[in-house]
Amino acid sequence: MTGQRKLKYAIVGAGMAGILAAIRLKERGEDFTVFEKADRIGGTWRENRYPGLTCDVPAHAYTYSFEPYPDWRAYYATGAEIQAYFEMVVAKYGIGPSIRFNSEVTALDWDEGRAKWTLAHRNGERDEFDVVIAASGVLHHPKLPDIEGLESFAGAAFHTARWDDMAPIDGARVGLIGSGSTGIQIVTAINKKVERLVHFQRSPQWVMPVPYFRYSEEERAAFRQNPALIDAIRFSDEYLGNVRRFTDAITDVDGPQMKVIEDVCRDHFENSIRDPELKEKLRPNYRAACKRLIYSWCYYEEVQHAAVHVETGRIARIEPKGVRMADGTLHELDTLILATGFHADRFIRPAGVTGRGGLTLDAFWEQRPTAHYAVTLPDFPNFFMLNGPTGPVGNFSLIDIAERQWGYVDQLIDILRSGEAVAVAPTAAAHAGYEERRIAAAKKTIFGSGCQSWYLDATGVPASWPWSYDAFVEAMARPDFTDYALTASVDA
Ligand code: NA7
Repeated sequence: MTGQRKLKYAIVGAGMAGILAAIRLKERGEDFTVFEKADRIGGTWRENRYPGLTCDVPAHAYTYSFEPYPDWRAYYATGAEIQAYFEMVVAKYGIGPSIRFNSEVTALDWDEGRAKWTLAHRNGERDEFDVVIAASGVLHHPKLPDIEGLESFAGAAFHTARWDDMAPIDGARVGLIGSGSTGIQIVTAINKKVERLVHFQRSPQWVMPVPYFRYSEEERAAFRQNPALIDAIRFSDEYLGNVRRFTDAITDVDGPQMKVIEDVCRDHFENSIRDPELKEKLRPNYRAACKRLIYSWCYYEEVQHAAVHVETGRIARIEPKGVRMADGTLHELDTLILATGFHADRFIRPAGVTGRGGLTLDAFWEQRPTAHYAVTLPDFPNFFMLNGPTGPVGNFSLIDIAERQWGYVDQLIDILRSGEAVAVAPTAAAHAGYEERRIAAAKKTIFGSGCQSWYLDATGVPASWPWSYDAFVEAMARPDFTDYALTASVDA
């Protein structure tokens, strides 16, 4: 039932998910424009360039399903390689001419009478669209620590997503605040270059040991000749089996899969750290996988390098010369790296999005960002989110998540293409039911077991998909159309 009504689409964001939507719409011969705030594609992989940046999903599983890539250099790819992959894909599929760079979307307003979105972007231009695909990413608003005196630091101080290439690292005294995935990767990459690295760690991490190996030229040639070898990795027990076991674990916190994760992490910790004092500093006091697990093949080894000092005391303030601790110690520094994470609740904001009856996204999300099955919103018709709020998060491929979400979105758009309706949105009642079930389940996941992380919303409830990977696959395979209300036609 496709192809009868020609629609005009706006895709917001030219990162992984926006590129995916663009490819899919181009394949269908649709009329779409991608609005990108920056001057290059890539999203998170464009913005993050810090040393040690590696995707913790095996490279062959972190690709589009329709564009396998035989040339990954290692089991885990670096950020630069992934950025190059997306640039290759955009060129290959001819998406570039459809992207408007330096075009930050500032406002989206729904006109109920005409069933159109009016989109405004930074340079003041406006245009109308039938459908909006919000593919603006999750972790793209850097969160700076609220520490007194941050501005007064005399050396280079910068957030990890705003890496300063001129900042002294080699032979320098470097401070690093934050021990999330980012901070941990940076430790492993710069510890041997610096004179001294002071790693300010508010919370230690659980570390899952993972294999790491480089692919030889012969292996890459074999991948080129025989793509089945790539599939064997994508669908391997080592990867996909782990994804299933992982989501089983986080949703059944006292079950056997969680016990395996906890045992592996605990054994790794107990058997890796030699110095008893450092060991106590690195011992987490919360359950494994409550925060995003660190997948690393080298962190425990690298953090024991002589140049690294793990500082667990309370930071009192930042001074021109360095970081002053509550006990009076001053760590004198040349460079201060802020690996303090992101505001994970913004999504397409600060763009002002206004749906039916003047309802704003800020008002709709006053309590917490939500979306029906992480994709659609009542009162925001023809507005579809990829990697939106309450989607699956964890140590698995968000490309796979976005592709499955696109499968769901495409079936809803089919209703518009067929001419059956001009607007589609979930009913408030269906969405309220989803959220009620989701919140009840989310509180029981490991993410809600008593630690702080970016997975939690402002009320402390995990903001994630709280069921298994297979349940997500099933939910995305076909929307429950009874959840949706259709507007048959525009006002005469
Ligand atoms: P995360 O995972 O949000 O980590 C931020 C880190 O910064 C974490 O260790 C925080 O400690 C720490 N932090 C934040 N504010 C402060 C202050 N004020 N003082 C000291 N320490 C602070 O961000 P990442 O960039 O590492 O990773 C984000 C995601 O990107 C990652 O999960 C992957 O999905 C990719 P806390 O744990 O809150 O005590």
